[in-house]
Amino acid sequence: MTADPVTASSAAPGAEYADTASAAYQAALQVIESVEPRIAAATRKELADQRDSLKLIASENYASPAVLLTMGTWLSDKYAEGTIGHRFYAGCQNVDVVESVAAEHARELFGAPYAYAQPHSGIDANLVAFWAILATRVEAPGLAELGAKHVNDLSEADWESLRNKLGNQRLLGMSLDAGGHLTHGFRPNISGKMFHQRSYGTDPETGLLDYDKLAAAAREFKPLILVGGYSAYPRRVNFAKLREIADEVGATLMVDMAHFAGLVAGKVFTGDENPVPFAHVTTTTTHKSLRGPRGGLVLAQPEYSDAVDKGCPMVLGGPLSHVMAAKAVALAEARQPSFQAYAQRVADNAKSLAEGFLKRGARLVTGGTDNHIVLLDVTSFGLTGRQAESALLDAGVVTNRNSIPADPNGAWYTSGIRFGTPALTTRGFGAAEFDRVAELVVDVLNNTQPTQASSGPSKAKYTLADGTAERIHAASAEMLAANPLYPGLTL
Ligand code: DSN
Repeated sequence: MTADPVTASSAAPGAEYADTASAAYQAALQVIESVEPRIAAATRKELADQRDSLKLIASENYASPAVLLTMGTWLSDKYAEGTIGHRFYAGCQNVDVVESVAAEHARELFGAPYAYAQPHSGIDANLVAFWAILATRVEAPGLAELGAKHVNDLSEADWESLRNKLGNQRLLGMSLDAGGHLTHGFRPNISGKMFHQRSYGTDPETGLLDYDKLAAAAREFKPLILVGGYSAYPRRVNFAKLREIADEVGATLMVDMAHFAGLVAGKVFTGDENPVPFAHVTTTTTHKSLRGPRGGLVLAQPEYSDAVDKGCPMVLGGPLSHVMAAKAVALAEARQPSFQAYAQRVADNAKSLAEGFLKRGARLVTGGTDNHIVLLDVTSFGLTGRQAESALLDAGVVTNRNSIPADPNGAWYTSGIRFGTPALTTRGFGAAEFDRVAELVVDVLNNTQPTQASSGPSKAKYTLADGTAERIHAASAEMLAANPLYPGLTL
């Protein structure tokens, strides 16, 4: 079996280069220290903090030393706006290699006809996708029709008409409180401003996606773009059904698989649960369950690939060549059999975490999970999400508060805590450890009391019973020591 590149032990991951990586980081930090010691100190401290806490943020992970080291090179110094072989700058021959290798791995890993490795982040990937779909689908008049030879010849009235056409298209995406992402049409985000948007939710009783209601909403609203995918929905989605709905109403299906790309790459989500064959355009980040560097990717069917390829200059500036290189390394890692085993453990561990909560009387949105996310409703503990998040952090459990459907506390204080298993699974945690994590979380929440602020009730104030933080820290320390992060790396 191939070694896993992160949780290096003699039996597994990255052990073969742990000492070399350690020496590289020691040297790098020495150099950084000589220029700005505060940055070297914060970097060292971040490793210590990550080593010493239970990282349960569903969108975070630990990239391998190979991925991290790839980002720290002179590839960062090169401008390379344009596309492979067609750049607006000279001397891009090595960046061409980097981008080609990243795209090749992405195509092979996901079985996609076309891959675009330039987006700097998930929102950039979604903007590229939105504008590629608009450019492909919206019949804006060409220059000749407008009687112009060059864009500079267009009158203000022509531009007004183009803006109205491009800016008033319809987008239907999952609502934020049902688990959708900001970029799926949330009003304060650009996606909620540039599109005429509508949201679909989940069933109020079960918390599950109701495909019939979604189809009815699509028939009524007739979106140009139907967005699938989520950031906080703890269930798998049937993308074949989403494509049927999109086809029926003439919509383009765009799936944002940022959260679960690792489960697709690791062949946990196959058949109807794999969005790539069904979506016209699929976007993702590379740093969540996929375990790469921070960044984005767009995969497209052939009819959208030319437009996606114009992501720069349409939406993006110069690509981050050092990050594209790290994407290539991470994607190469994700093509190894060890990544499939990892992805399966991520899903199995989420089940164990959910069962651990349920058997201790906690309420979960949708009653459980079948992906990498568990969404805990903390109202039964008498807490807001904000209070629960802070109390957990005091005890060394790093999570994020999250809205739950029809959240009584709104999007700032919230009523939920979102948990994810990708990071601690990378460290080597298994089902027994995740059951123990559930026990520790419930212990913290049972020992947290909301308190009143002097000027009235506050949704942020709380007290944690004496001794709780120390007890939880001690219990986690044992599990963390048994599953070290970047073993062999000493700073
Ligand atoms: N911030 C990411 C998450 O936590 O899900 C999404 O952008």
